[in-house]
Amino acid sequence: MLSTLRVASRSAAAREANFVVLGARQASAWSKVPQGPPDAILGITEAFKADSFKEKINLGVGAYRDDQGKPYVLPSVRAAEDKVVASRSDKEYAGITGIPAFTNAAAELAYGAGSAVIKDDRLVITQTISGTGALRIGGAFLERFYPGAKKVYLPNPSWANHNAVFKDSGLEVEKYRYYNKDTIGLDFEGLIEDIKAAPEGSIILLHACAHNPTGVDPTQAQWRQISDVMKSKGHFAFFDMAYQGFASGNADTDAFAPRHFVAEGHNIALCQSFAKNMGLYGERVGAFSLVCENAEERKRWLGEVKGMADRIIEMRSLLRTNLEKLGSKHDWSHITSQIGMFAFTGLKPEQMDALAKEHSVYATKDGRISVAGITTGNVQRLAESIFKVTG
Ligand code: IK2
Repeated sequence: MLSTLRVASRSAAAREANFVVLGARQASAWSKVPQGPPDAILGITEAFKADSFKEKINLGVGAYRDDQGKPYVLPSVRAAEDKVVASRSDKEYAGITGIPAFTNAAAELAYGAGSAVIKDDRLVITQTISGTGALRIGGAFLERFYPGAKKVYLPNPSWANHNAVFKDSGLEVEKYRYYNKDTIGLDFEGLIEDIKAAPEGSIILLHACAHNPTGVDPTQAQWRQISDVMKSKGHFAFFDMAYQGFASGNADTDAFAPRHFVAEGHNIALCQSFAKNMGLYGERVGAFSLVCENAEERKRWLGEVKGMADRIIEMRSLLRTNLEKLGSKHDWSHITSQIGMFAFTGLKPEQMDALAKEHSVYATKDGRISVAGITTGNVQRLAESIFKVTG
């Protein structure tokens, strides 16, 4: 502040000279910074916005939409927000790990209200900048303190940012088999083989539910086997749970995998995001908005998240039925067997290109579509477009 005042009191010529020097210094300091790669998913939203076609469809970004295709603010979240605003908080600093009421509620949601690890005070938890921040903090923590190899195994494929976030945390990144292109399902044998083959004590990243981008999750029986194999190898389970409640509509069912691992004695790491299930995309936590003051409010949110999950499930079956009605010869059963926000359609990059160019339907090139972007109003046109590009 003082230096700003001093600069402000100098003559115009002196100020100008100062800026020239500063400008030159800044130019030399940052001139070698390379342009970061464009974000593939946000790029799709840009292309969608630029398209003037009235009936365009955006299935790129994983963000929930209502049946009118509009963003959805959960009434329970809005009510919580109103309460927070009305409380006229003093806006003081929170503790270094965040607001305890928030972190306690987040822990209970993930591990279960009666969880032994919470009761036994075996859980440490911190507020983070949404799911991405949780992954970054987790990555940096492992890089600094994990006693084994600084290498993390990701499912192939995985959410694209996993690779960059972990690399930036200083970890090496490897892949394990996850998706079988031929069956459009889980490559369970490949997964188990790769996890067995990884050196003892490896860090394995697991999508807790609603795997992004494939929408293919292990069954509960398969999770049990994964847990057993990982235990026998002394592997470290690093869970990413960005969709709790979205897969089945039930937050407890969706937390099966991390809870099972904990019950089996794994000391897991867990990243939580409240972007999707609370509809808090921009807040990057918005801790107070997540806190339910009483059991009633919690129930209300549970109902709302189920409502979002149910709409997505309904859109999956509508899309499949429409494709079948059109007489498509392809097997579209994976559209309804996959779960969560995304469907991995199996469409090829050139077919995805044709969808965008010829039908104004926007989604990622890998064939992933965000089912949340489908509505009763656009599903028929979407099915027709997919039918035309798949033959
Ligand atoms: N982990 C996974 C598995 C995610 O899918 C995401 C969010 N991805 O959503 C964008 C998209 O794929 O369309 C995250 C972590 C990050 O969550 P957050 O938005 O809370 O940082």
